[in-house]
Amino acid sequence: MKLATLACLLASAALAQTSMTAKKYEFEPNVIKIKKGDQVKLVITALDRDHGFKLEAFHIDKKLEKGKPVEVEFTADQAGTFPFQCSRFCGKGHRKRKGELIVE
Ligand SMILES: [Cu+2]
Repeated sequence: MKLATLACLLASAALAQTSMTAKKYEFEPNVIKIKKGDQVKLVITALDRDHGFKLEAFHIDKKLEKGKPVEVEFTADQAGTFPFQCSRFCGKGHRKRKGELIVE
């Protein structure tokens, strides 16, 4: 698992921004840690084909077109561990393409 700790990037602010890539069959990073109350901005780029990004707890389901960065913004207004996953079928490893958003 690859872990991105955003806190260090934003000592001062409540804006948590990070970039993420999607490909067969993983998101990188696939664990994202933020603080409750943060305004989160994820910039996700699909590298090898179209994918999707679904974070159900925050009502997010975005299509990721190959090579085109997609911005996903939300406020982390609930604490917990929330799974995210690919929402476009992309091959036999599709179901394993998962990650976690940890809001502390
Ligand atoms: Cu997929």
